[in-house]
Amino acid sequence: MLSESRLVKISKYLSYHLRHAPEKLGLKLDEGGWVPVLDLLESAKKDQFPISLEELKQVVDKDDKKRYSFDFTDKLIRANQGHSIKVDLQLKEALPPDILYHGTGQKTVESILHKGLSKMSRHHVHLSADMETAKKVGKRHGKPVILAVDAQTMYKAGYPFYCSDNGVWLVESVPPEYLQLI
Ligand code: HQG
Repeated sequence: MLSESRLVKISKYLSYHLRHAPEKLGLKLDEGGWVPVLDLLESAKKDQFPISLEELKQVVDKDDKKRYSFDFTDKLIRANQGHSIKVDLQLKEALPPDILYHGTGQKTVESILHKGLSKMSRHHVHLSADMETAKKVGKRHGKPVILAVDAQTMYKAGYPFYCSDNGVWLVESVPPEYLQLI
């Protein structure tokens, strides 16, 4: 059984390399963001960060946000969302709940209420169906500020919404008129 700290350490290592910088390990993701499991383990070993297959399986299974998935053959792995590099996750459009939430920090909230939410360095703006998750996301930036997004009205206005395999709601942008400070 992996310790919590080892699990988080491996998850952060995977997050960095599978979402942002595979080239740092000499890896190349395919179009869908996948990389062969054996290549990843070998590259990690060369990078002085050895991970066993058993550990990797446990991280995929137990990661708190289900950030990673194996494909149906279990031979490929990818991050479910959060990339800054070009990948096509083949996300399917989905009908969002009426309200979605976004957590941010106090420093940015004024600009967001004025300009709306932008995807910044990622592929999408990340939203959650529950306020608790938004709070946790916001805490990464200090005291959290929660914004409610009128997803229902946005959807009706033609904005496509996507839901990643791990339940994160994604949208290109959120104009300010759909935002409300909680
Ligand atoms: C902010 C983590 C100023 C936005 C989390 C956010 C999440 C603006 C920051 C996932 C803005 C971007 C994503 C504007 C947006 N003016 N600031 N117009 N529009 N922002 O990290 O949503 O642990 O790229 O509010 O838990 O914080 O990595 O996005 O504060 O699920 O799996 O710009 O990352 O998940 O920051 O977090 P990020 P995020 P993982």
